[in-house]
Amino acid sequence: MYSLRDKVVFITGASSGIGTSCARAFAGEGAKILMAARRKDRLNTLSAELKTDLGVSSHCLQLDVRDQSAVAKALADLPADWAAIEVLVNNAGLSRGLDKLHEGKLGDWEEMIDTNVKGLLYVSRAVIPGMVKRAKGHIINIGSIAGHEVYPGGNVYCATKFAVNALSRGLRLDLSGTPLRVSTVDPGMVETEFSLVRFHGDGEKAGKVYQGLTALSPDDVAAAVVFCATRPPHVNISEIIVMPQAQASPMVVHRT
Ligand code: NDP
Ligand code: 8X3
Repeated sequence: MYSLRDKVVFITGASSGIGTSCARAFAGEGAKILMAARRKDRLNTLSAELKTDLGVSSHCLQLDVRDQSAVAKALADLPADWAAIEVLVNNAGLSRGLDKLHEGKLGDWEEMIDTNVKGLLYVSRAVIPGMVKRAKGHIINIGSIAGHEVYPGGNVYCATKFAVNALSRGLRLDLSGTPLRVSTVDPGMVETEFSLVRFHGDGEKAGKVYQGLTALSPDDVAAAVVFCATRPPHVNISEIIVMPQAQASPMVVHRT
């Protein structure tokens, strides 16, 4: 196993769901946690929890990954102790709406493309050159089963996750010959704030998504991410697809 003790792990979208679980799970491995999101208050609370519960230090960045210059500046200005990022978890992302494409809202499309695709690219562009220079690093993208199969109303969200899939593959090719690793962890249904965000805060609609089945917990996904990061350096887990037992595909879900 590869030890992450005292290594800097950078997690985007750590203020909720899978990102928060990843922060806790990597802290459990003794890593130093660098985390980013727009909701700084949540990051501060998590940071205090990691210190109290696990004695782990963390550093919080209030950051909108859609803002390219802010991303570049935040990463260029990191204190020396935090600059040598060894693991990057590109997790920040969201879905907006489940409309038919010809009825879709342009604002929803922009937000998904700007966050899930362009935001991931901005962060990657700011972090990976340092990894290449140090000849050390692992990029773990959070994709989705939506990046493998399209479902009705998924159109643009699925397109962004297909893009994440292509970017993970492309990055692995471009980093060939370096010691860097690239993985993608692609979950099915995970019970987080994801559906609440998708349905613009409609809790009733969001709750229905997870009714009648045990969805994945964000901790289940974090366990897969940590598994990728703790393999020996000669092992690259390219892709993990993980779904609830009750989900056979995006559209085939057994509910009781
Ligand atoms: P949550 O809504 O619980 O968390 C999303 C996180 O992304 C939050 O921390 C949010 O932070 C952050 N985020 C969103 N937009 C931005 C932005 N512009 N800049 C910085 N951070 C941002 O959802 P999940 O934990 O479920 O989602 C995490 C990832 O997992 C996403 O990429 C999602 O597509 C993917 N995924 C989720 C699945 C699910 O069923 N839940 C299944 C498959 C994949 P803040 O709002 O504070 O900025
Ligand atoms: C999230 C899973 O099926 O809602 O990426 O698209 S799904």
